[in-house]
Amino acid sequence: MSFKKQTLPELPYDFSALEPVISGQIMEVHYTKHHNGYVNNFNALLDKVEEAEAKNDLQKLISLQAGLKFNGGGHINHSIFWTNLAPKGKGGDLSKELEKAISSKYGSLENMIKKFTSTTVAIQGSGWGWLGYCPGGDTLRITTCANQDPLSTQGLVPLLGIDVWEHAYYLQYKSARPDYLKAIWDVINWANVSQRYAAAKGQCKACCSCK
Ligand code: MN3
Repeated sequence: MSFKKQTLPELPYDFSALEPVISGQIMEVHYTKHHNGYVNNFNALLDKVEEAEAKNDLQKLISLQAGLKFNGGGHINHSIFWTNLAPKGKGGDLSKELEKAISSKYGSLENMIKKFTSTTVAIQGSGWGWLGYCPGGDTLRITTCANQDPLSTQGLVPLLGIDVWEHAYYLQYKSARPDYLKAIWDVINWANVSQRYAAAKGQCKACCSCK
């Protein structure tokens, strides 16, 4: 039995659609080079997994795990990220349910954004800031992941992820990560984040231990 090869999902808007917040040049490189690279690398590793399985080579199989996590995580994260964004004015609204959950946990959407931003600005090196849903505690969490670790490694369901690898902003914002994180809220697809919340609420109740 072999794992299915992954494919690059279609970008739901043009490369330049998020300007001036994210330049068309960044989007094109990010999508066609970086995300595409994770997909291709992951698929190439799947072939090696199959070879290792055919030879019953456990050491080889183990040596492939870090690459599978990195490239598979990169594919998962970027696939979420593209749908979390939308051209300015086209991102829809928060659902009543998510608005209520955000207010009860953070006081207001504005406060949630403040906390998300300060937490994500502080990531050392490359990583992602996340708003996630904790099924065990039926609550929201703001957290960060290093490199391309997917949020599922923390037992959380991803609702909104912001990529703060330098490739996501450097061509436009240079070293000013705070400026990128200040601007990006103009192109968040709140309707997509709300759909993810509604779907997550229906998931199991025993996936993580946070309360
Ligand atoms: Mn990226």
